[in-house]
Amino acid sequence: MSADTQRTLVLIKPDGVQRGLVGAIISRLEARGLKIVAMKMLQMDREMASQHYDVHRQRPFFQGLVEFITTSPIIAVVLEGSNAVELVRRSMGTTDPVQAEPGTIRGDLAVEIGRNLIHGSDSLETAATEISLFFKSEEIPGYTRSVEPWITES
Ligand code: D4T
Repeated sequence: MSADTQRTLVLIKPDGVQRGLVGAIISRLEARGLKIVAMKMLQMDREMASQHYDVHRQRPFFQGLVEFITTSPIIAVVLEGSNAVELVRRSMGTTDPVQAEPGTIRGDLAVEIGRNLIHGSDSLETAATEISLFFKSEEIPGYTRSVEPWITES
């Protein structure tokens, strides 16, 4: 692992699963060079959702967020790679799909902020907290990809 190798948490939200976009979304991130190190489908309950969105607890949209993320199963993925946190955020596009650049996941596949398909950790610190909320360490097996030198220099 090079010095700037990071791990980040991605969630494909209920709208992504229901719309059959799981493969399309993960494909974009995988094709960019990020390595999948853990992945599962789960149904979030209100307690887990409130914990995940704790930073937004006082915001007017908090209840709606919790409601939505618990309506249907989601996919949780841990991605690893050089600058993974920022790469994922930029590939996702801005929170509101109306403003998201074409070419980004939200800019190409979504139309509304409350149905923006994907979550990605917003910092390295948040990533560590979020990964531990969704995965036990034994659910993240380590493995080497022989393609690595073709993606990063070191
Ligand atoms: P997530 O957290 O889902 O990756 O999205 P972002 O990091 O891009 O955006 P965020 O944390 O600011 O918002 C979390 C989540 O809340 C929804 N939302 C947000 C909403 O429904 N209305 C709003 O006004 C805002 C700001 C969308 C994403």
